[in-house]
Amino acid sequence: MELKNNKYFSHIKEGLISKSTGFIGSTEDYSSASLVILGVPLDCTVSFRPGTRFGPQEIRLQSEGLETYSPYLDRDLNDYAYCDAGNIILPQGQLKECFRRIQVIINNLLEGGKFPFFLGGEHLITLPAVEVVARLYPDLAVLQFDAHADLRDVYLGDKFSHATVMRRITEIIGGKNLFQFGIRSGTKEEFIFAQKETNFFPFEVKEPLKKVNSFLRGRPVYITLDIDVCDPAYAPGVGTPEPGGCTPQELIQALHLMGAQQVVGMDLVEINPLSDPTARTAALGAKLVREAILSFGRPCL
Ligand SMILES: [Mn+2]
Repeated sequence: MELKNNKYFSHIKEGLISKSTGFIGSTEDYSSASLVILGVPLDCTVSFRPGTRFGPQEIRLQSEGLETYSPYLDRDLNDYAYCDAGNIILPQGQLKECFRRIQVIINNLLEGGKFPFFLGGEHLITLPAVEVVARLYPDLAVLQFDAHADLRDVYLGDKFSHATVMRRITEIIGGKNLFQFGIRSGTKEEFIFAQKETNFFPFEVKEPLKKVNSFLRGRPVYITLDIDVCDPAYAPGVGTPEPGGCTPQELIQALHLMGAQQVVGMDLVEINPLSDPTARTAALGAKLVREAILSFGRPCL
């Protein structure tokens, strides 16, 4: 109460002070929001360039350069009630405790009927996220947009890694419920496994997505978008750059295509501000978040 009467608060109210560093257009009112943005800055198992722990903050910062209006969709973020809940505080290096915290918080979001939108962090965050989401939606399909198959059984002696994450997810939902797009890197074993066990669409994004779109209709879908699916020309700020990827336009169109589906959650992972000196990767990430909110979120009545 005291805070509301002090000068600082009135400056915020008058628009002289910007208190929030949340995603553009987001509200602090959790209860009225149907979609919640949550930063999950896990940066533990990285094998090449670390720094994804700074991804969520940089995406928020770059979102300030965007318009709230999407000319593609003729929709405006101002008509959508979504909350930026901040970042989960993670004790990096204590993977088990990180997973526990991530799952407790995601569970709360889902119990509250919120659409969860996670900003990574490394790709391993998708494992605890899908574990919780799949409990609520046993028929869950997971769509992965990624340069890498992430299907190793073990990596550097570890079962839990950004390089094994989708293999672990096949053990939860079954390989036939995993759809992989844009993959152009992996071991021979991973490619053999993918061709046998998952719905595997290497190299391409938009065309195969069009094909599976009608097949997925009516099913709950979780999207995991590893920004390195995009070519390093557009998204150089990643842990493991892999040339030969898709364009930003293709990804935007892929999100719009998914707007016809029952998408129940999403993550955007692997943006690494430490290798993104012009911030173009985070700027692309911010734009994808905007298009995703406008595709999957619910407008205010
Ligand atoms: Mn990945």
